[in-house]
Amino acid sequence: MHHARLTPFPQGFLWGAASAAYQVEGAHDADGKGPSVWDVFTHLPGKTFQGSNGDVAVDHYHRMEEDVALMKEMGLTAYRFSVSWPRIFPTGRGEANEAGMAFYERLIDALIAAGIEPVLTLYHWDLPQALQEEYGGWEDRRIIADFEHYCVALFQRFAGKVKYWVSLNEQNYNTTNAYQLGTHPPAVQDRKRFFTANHHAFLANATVIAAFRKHVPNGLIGPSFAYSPAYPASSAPADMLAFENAEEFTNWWWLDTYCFGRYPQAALAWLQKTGEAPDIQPGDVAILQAGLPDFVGVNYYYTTTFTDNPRDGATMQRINTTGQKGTTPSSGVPGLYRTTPNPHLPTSNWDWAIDPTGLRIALRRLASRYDLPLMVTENGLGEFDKLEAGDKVHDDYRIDYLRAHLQACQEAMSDGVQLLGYCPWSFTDILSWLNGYQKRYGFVYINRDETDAKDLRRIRKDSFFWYQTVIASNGQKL
Ligand code: BGP
Repeated sequence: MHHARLTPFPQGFLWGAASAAYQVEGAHDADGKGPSVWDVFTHLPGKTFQGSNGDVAVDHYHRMEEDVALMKEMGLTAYRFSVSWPRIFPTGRGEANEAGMAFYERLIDALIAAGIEPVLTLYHWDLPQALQEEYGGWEDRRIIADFEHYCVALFQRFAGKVKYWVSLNEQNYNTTNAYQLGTHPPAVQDRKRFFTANHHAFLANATVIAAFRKHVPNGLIGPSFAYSPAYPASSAPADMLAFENAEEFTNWWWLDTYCFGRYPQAALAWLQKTGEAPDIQPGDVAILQAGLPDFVGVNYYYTTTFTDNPRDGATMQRINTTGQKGTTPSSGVPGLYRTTPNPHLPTSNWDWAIDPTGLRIALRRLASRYDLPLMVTENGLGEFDKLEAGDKVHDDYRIDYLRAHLQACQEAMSDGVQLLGYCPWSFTDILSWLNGYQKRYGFVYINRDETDAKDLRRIRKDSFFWYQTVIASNGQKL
């Protein structure tokens, strides 16, 4: 579809940026915070790029006021951040830690005073280590009640101040790394355990959404999903089937369960045959259906192209965490699908396909399948940046990426998609979970590297000034 005129961005469109607690806060043991699974995991040898960790991160915990002042200067009208569960409940449950609550209250108040709508993510992967040790975290049903207890504490405290809430961030990406690739804690490689942990996460997600209705009646809540739309490698029927398999197993498995309260049928049938299906107990489907979201958060970075994979074919592989272009192997599930490079698309240095049209396709597929409003809760380009004389960072490649993806948002809205806002990843540079500090995403450069926290100086990149103009014109000047 080539529109003659594009729908303008609506008044009240949320011009945001995003972050996550572990990646920005630092202050890993301040004010009564307990350890999360990431605090422990990043200190095990060989788990992250050059052993990088979030002990200090970009020290947002101590520089929050300065960071919010920069957001205000840039003109943000929304800021997506996550709350660290072990800051609120150091051992996962029990009495809330007031100092942890108070930090987020100060942040939320500062945002509101700056005219910035807070978008609060309840869970961005930093599970209290105590719950991992006590019962294996997401592998045990006890997680559902503990997660609800934590979320309700936040609902009660912030219901009057926060309208937009994200339940789980990228359950799909996190659990794939945690239980298939073994690259996130608890570093398991077992598909049966993967589907079990996911089933509990679905139940926890629906349970807190049902609780949200009671505590935050005027709010909106939904999960953020790492949506990489599947493409077929060719129009050969075997590739088309691989693409259907991939879309069902890597996307609808999560999104149908969130939005319809049931698993997609072909994938469930396959897993019941292989013995990997989750144990769906009586009452589970009712729980899923009582907690459907108000919107879907879309984290979009790239599309993935799939081809046929024989029964003795490629298995799951490690991802590129070095920025050495061209080092990502083909990865897949035998008998279902495997990835293959898309010859039509350029890639970043981390081999992520750059595909703005893929974002338009993503938004349209989700809007027509689920008939829900959408919010882009992440989108961005991780690249090496160069700090030049006079504190300049000329990140024109990032501007090009974001501009093209905002155009895709506008095209999707012209196609009828209801889009609440756009929160690119990330506001400042941050710690990338596995890629250290050298894979930068921010509008604001942070002067630090993997091993040296330096002075953590904040430096406005060229993209900062570009986005400032975009926001000031409500998207008319891209
Ligand atoms: C998403 C996560 C973010 C962020 C982003 C960039 O998967 O929700 O937390 O890290 O991806 O990924 P990476 O840091 O691997 O480049």
